[in-house]
Amino acid sequence: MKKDKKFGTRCVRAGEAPDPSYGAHTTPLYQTSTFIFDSAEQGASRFAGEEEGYTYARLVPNTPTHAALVKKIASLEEGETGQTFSSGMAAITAVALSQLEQGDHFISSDVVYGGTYGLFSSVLAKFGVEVSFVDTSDPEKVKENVRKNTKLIFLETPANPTMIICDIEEICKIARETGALSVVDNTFATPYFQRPLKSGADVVIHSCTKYIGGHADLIGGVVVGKKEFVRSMAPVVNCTGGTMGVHEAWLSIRGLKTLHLRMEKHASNAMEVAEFLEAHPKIEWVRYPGLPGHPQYEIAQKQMSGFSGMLSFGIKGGIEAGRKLMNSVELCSLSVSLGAVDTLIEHPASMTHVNIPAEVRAKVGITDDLVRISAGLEEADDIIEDLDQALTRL
Ligand code: LCS
Repeated sequence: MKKDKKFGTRCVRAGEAPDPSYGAHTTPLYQTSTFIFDSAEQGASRFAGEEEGYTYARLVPNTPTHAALVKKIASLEEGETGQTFSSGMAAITAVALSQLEQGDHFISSDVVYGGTYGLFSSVLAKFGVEVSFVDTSDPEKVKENVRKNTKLIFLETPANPTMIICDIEEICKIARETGALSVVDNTFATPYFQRPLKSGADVVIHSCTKYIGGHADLIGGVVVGKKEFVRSMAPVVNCTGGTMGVHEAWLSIRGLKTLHLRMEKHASNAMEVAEFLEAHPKIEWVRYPGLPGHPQYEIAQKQMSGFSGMLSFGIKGGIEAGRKLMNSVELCSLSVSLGAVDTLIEHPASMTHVNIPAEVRAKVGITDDLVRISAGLEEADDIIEDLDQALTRL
């Protein structure tokens, strides 16, 4: 397929080729741990990296199913190539372990998924890698925190769960001037709405568990970047073994085929829910990048073509009222994760972000009253009716 096709066409077509063995229409699921060599010489040259091809499914490029997924997501992110992982956290871990070493410093958005916070603040600290959590919505603060040994700048935008947005272009410029690698977790926006590589980022990360899979039935991750960068991760990828399962790769390919259609509906539903909540007398505040009152509304307009399906809000009466709301919904699923076909509702301070110390949570805006919604693909009226009946019971 030529590279100039439109996004939706690439969702459907990129990375797909008729199966060379039998002409299967759908990319086959290569459920195999190992590959047979034609000769001992061929095996040796594949292991030596002299001949392209497959060896063992833990080792890059894993299997042809994984390779097809890499091609599709790289096409959508407008990157050169990529690497799949067993989870979004395995993807972030491999980027960090392959790019950072003892004595290095890196900057991270201060609002990130709880697992990412734990990796950065506890796990990497054990290996002598120091992190500064910075309010990346303010590029000046990023500049102020740059040190001589700053090797990487990690951004999550929109941030989970506060929906804070940072200016990817501005911060990637700072990273370039610093000589640091810029890495963007694009899980919330997806390439349908935001393409960080086009805004100057070096690397994009996704949890495939979310919108890429899209159906809440897999755990996976992917990294996209330049060939040279992806090659530099290979030793860590091969030796740590956070390999994506082949079924997950296949499900991710299937999910991506409808990404463009799903994201439109997620976003329009989220907008309607955000507007409903904003007008509701029992709601204290709503944070959705599509609302003009969002603190970084202008930046969102500049770097996103739509605002995805995630929003957060606070209810009058704080956490107690929030708990009551979550216990009163009937259609929405009381569940963590996001990007599912059904609408999910959860409480970050006690669930997804509970491992972040309470004082840190309070400082960065992951307040106890914050409730997060991942708008699903039901009809907006039904989601709103459910939230309305739950709010009436407060
Ligand atoms: N990046 C972001 C922005 C995430 O939200 C998550 C998980 C990850 C990375 C890690 O991906 P995983 O390893 O789970 O595939 N976020 C979750 C959440 O908000 N609820 O449950 C998981």
